[in-house]
Formats: sequence, C-alpha cells, structure tokens
Amino acid sequence: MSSEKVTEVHVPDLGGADQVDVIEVSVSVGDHVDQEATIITLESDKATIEVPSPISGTVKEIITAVGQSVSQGDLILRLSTSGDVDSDDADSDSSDADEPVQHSESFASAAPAPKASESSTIPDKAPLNAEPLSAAQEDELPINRSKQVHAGPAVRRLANELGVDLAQVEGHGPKQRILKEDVHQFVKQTLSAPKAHTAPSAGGVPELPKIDFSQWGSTESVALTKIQRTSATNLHRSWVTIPHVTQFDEADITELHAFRKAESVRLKDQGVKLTPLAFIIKAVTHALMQFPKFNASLSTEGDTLIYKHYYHIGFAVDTPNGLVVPVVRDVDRLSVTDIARELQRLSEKARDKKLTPNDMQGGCFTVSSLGGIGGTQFTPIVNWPEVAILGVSKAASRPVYHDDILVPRLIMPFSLSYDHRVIDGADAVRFTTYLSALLSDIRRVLL
Ligand code: CAO
Repeated sequence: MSSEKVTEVHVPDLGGADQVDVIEVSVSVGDHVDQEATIITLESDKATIEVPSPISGTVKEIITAVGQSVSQGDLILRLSTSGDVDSDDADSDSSDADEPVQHSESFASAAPAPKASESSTIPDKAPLNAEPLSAAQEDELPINRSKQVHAGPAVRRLANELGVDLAQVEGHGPKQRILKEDVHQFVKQTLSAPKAHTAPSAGGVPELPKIDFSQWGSTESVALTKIQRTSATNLHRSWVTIPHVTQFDEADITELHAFRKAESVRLKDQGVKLTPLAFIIKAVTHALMQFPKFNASLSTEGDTLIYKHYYHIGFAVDTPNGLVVPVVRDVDRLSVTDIARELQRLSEKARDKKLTPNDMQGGCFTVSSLGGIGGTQFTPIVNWPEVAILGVSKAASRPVYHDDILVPRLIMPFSLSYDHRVIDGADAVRFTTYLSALLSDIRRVLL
C-alpha cells in the first residue's frame, strides 16, 4: 500500500546566529530533492550557510522566501515522501506503513518547533552540505578568498577544484550570487574561447568584479553621458600608459593681477573677459618655446620623440555634461586679448555642446585651471598624446618677505604633471621655475 508522508524541514542550529537572511531558495514546489542537497542558503554577518535537505523527497510547499530572516527552528518547507522512507532519512513517524499517511496542513503548520515524529530538523551534529568556511580555511584556498565575491562555500570549493577565479564569473542567482551552474558555464566558455596569442603580462589589470550596491542600501543608476564615457576612456588610458610625475610650484602674480584688473575695465566694453588663464596660456607658450621637449609627443611605438613647431594649447572646460578640452590654435601668434576672446568663444561653445571634433584636436599642451573655484594644489592627468599638463589653483594673498619686510602678495599655486619617459625631473623644475618667473613679471613675455 502506498503511503505519503509530509515532513517539515526546519532551520538548523545556526551556531548562535539569529535572524539570518535567506539569500537563495534552491528548490521549487514539485522538485525532487535528494538527501543532503541544498534547499536554501542563509547569509549572516560572518558566513554563508547552505542548508541541506535532511531526507529525500518531493517539495510540497515552501514557507520561506528570499529576503526573509530566519532563526533556528523556523519552518523552511514541507517535503512529501512516498513509499518506504529510508531509515537513514529523518526521524520518521512510526505510523502503520500499510495505511496511507496524510498529514494535514493544519497538523504540519501547527507545530512551530521541530517534532521528532512529524517533522525534521537537522541534528546539531549533522554535517552541513557545505559548512561555512572559517577565515583560516578560506585563507588556505589558493584562490577565491575574496569576501567581495558573492558565492557560497560549496560554490567556492567547486571553483577551487576547477581552478576558477570567481571574481571573473558572472552570477545569475539572486543579487548576482554565483551558482554552481555559473561556474560550470564559465569553464565551458573558457575552454571553447579562442586562445589569446600572448600571455597576459604580469602587470595586467584584473577584471573588476560586479558589485550590487543595493545590498547595502538604496541606490539609483544614472548612465554616463557620452562625454563622460569618452573622458573616462582617455583618462584611464593616460593613467595606465604614462608614468606620471607631478611637480608643484607657485607664482607671485600680484603685478599681473593689478595689470589684469586695470585692463579688464577697458576690455569689458569690448565684450572681453580677461581672466588669469589668458596670461597663463601665453606664458606657457613662451615656456614651451624655451623647452621644446614639452611641446613634443612620443611616437606610438615609443621610440621617437616628435617635436612640434606649432603651439596649440588645450584648456579643460567643466560643462554639465562632463569635461571637454577645446584647443586655442597658434597661441604664439595671438595677443593675450586674442587668447581671452578665444577662451570665451570656445568655453561658450563647449557649454552649448557645439564643439566640433576639430575644435578639440591637435593640442600640444593642456592647461587645467581650477583657479576660479578653489583648491591649493592638484595632480592633473597628462592629456595623451601630449607629454605634460599644467594644473592651476586659486591665487591667495599671503605675507611674503620683501627686503626683510613682510608684505601681502598674491600667490598662485600651480602644478605640472609630465610623462617621465620624455621629461626628467630636472627639466620639469626648470620649466616650472621659468613659468613662475614669467607670471611674476609678465613683461618678460615681450622680450
Ligand atoms: N586664482 C584666483 N582667481 C582666479 C583664478 C586663479 N588661478 N583663475 C580664475 N580666477 C577668477 C577669475 O578672474 C574670475 O574672477 P573675476 O570675475 O573676478 O575676474 C573667476 O575666478 C572665475 O573665472 P572663470 O572660471 O570664469 O574663468 P577662467 O578663465 O579662469 O576659466 C574655464 C575658464 C573654462 C577654464 C573654467 O570656467 C572652467 O571650466 N574651469 C574648470 C576646468 C576643470 O574642470 N579642470 C579640471 C580638469 S581635471 O578634472
């Protein structure tokens, strides 16, 4: 005679942990589960725990759900077992096997605490399918130690057996959790992928794991603008390919400031806004003439330095859509007023999103000025294929000794980041010293 027995499976002893999150339910109603197969996965502050089924059977009803918190003794699911129940299975009812045994819903759910006869908990000493690994155990594993990888101990073990770096595996479980299937799929894909011609260099940048920030709180995703994406690519390429060094310096622009203020009044009537940047770009051009290496580019192969006989200077513009760098052409042939006009024209074009690719190409050197905003120093990233960039910070009044007397002077900090493959530190400091002297006495530009 056939018999059906309904067995309740409860949360086992969690080693003192309470209210632990259910992060995965591995079975569905109607599934056949083998004894010891994982039915749910829990995650506490310290460990991930895969809860195995104490017996084989068919899932009749699932009580817990992903996102709930559970404690020892909470009902996870009900399993139906037909025919003779294996004596190795959970504690079983001693009812007459010839009679169909049908536990009613109310009977099963009426027992919140595990009962030996009608329900099963996992005995304290029962081996969990994959016990949480201790920190020491995890450290013994050759790979997959990272706590940032979202995977249970069994998946980590499998990955270690197969030599898979879980950081490279995309998870398809809840909250991008990596499942065993994901590991198998990754191995299949890797084996069938065409072989790379060259081995990755020791300095290769490891792929970044995907992170689900919503697991720590509320988030909002906003796609980067096209300008931001382009900037990100260019900045990243420069950052990883150019050995950067930054030289800091400052210039006393007290006289330059007084001259600029006086001229600003006159030029305002002509619609020209004269800011320190126009003077700085003019002075930089003189410094480039004096130090031609700074007006050069390294060939893509890295074996030739290409000196330029033109002076096109880029300047960083902060727009609501991101950072752009229009280029003022032939600055050596322009007056400071002409440069100011160009800065104004190109900045407006940038903010109106009307710059053409031509407006942004062919630069020899870039100036990034944050002086209108603030800050004391910063380290700009070289705008490849250029070899150096000037960062300008806000000028401030400071007491400075002049003939043993402290006098207030307007001091402007600036920095020069450069490609150390092309420029040596001594060249860099000669360049900044020269530039500082020009800005401190702008009349020298006339010489
Ligand atoms: N020290 C003190 N004051 C300064 C200064 C400095 N170094 N540079 C500019 N100022 C003053 C200007 O004189 C102006 O004041 P007044 O109106 O009283 O004359 C005020 O600051 C604002 O200047 P501005 O920013 O409008 O003009 P600018 O020519 O200095 O800069 C531009 C133009 C387009 C470069 C600027 O608007 C901009 O976008 N800067 C940001 C660049 C940036 O993001 N760089 C970072 C790139 S790396 O992430």
